[in-house]
Amino acid sequence: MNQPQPRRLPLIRAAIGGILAALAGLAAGSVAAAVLGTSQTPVVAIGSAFIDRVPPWLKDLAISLFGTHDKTALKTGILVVLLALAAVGGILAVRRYWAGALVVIVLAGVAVIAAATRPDAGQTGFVPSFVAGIVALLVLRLFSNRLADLGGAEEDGVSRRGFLQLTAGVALGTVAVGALGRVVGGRRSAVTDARAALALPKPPTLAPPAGVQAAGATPWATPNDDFYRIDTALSVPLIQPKDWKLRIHGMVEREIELTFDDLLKRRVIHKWVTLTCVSNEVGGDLIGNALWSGVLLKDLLAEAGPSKDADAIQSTSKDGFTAGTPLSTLLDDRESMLAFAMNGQPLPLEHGFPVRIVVPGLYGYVSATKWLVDIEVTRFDQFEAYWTPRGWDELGPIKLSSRIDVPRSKASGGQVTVAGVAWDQYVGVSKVEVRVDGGPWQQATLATDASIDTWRQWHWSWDAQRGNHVLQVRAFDAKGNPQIEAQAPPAPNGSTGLHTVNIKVD
Ligand SMILES: Nc1nc2c(c(=O)[nH]1)N[C@H]1C(S)=C(S)[C@@H](COP(=O)(O)O)O[C@H]1N2
Ligand SMILES: [Mo]
Repeated sequence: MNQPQPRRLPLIRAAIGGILAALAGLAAGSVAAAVLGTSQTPVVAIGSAFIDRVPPWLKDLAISLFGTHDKTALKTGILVVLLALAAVGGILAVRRYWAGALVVIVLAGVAVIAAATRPDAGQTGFVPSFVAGIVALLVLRLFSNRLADLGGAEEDGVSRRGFLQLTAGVALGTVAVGALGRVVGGRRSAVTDARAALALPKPPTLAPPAGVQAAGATPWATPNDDFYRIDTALSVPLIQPKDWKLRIHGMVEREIELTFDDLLKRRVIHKWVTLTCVSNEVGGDLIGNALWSGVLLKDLLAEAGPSKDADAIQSTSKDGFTAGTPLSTLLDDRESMLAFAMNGQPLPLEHGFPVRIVVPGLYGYVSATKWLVDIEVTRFDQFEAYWTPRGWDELGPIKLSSRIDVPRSKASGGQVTVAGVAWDQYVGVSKVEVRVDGGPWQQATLATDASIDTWRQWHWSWDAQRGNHVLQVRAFDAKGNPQIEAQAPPAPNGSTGLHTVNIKVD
């Protein structure tokens, strides 16, 4: 009996399969990173985690060896190690797919964890590594099937050709996907560069209004990086300011076409407005307060001359999202605006660069169109905006609401500062009350009223006794109406109910 000879050729092929699986995964990861606009490719994720952990002497050594190329050297090193391990995975996968797959899973897992735990990676930073892992697993599967044909039995022309075809196919696909990643990433960095080069009118001051600021409480101004992001855009629409154009048309006497430069030549206003999402649950965090800079929609619309019969605008974004907004909310005194800056910076790409709409008092889905390119003056009976046929009301005024931010789950006995925010944009908040364990309502202290269009910070000092307690908050609007206590989910027009938190005091 002849034992089948262990042959070297399949081993090399298996290693090639593992390496190609890894390269295909990395290429897919780079596209995912480019589309999501994150810097966290798998190699960068692992590299950053590595940098955070290496001892200083090794860092110094690397810098003295490679100088300013130390980062390139690190990335190359990581790539080499990854591919070497992937080759091992490829060889293991011939006998047992799962043994090879385990190598891929561990490598991708390390990258996912590295990206997910980085403070600067954002919420989507782990996705490229995840995508890379999935793609590598799939390609490895293809190779392990092919190589199983090749391995034990007599090697015939058919299976050899099959292997070569697969290798060529995967290699070609990897190069194509990698090129796509470069194109997408390049377009994004061109827009990022244009954004960085913009010189916009600066707001006179970024200072928040004087008032209470309890320790641990939500800050008055929400930093751009912490601002909630809600939209239907899978990849962020990329618009160069020099290419941006807005058409205001429809039921108007004069159509208007505006470039970004035209916009900057107009009178610019700066205004604090708290944005809120209709999907915000009671106690949720889909709300943020920013200083917006831009031009008044009222002025622009007056120039266009809306028809007496018009009652709405339909605003459209570059990616086709639409919002329907009552014309009255754009013409009254609430200073609805075309905003190009947020907290003194050009709009971040994720928040609508270069221009979006901000309307105080309306949920985002009926007003706050990002990546704005078109405004049609029209009538509500002539169109349906994006969310209307999807089960949300045509009109979306923000509801009076309040939230407890500290404490959220536990506290130590004695004087405890209970603090949070309350909001009723374009109406205003006049009073906030807190109660403990269903007891009498107690009045909280309000921060200075900045304007009726922003949230109001509040705090209350609680003499907390040991044990489990229930804290609740309610707000009153400027006219003295209390917020709705009955619980309702976000759909179809915004949640209601009292924010209630359970606190363990020890
Ligand atoms: N182009 C576009 N603009 C949009 C949306 C969208 O899906 N696409 N979502 C809206 C919704 S539902 C909200 S709550 C706000 C959120 O704005 P932010 O992401 O800047 O916080 O944007 C609004 N503008
Ligand atoms: Mo929203």
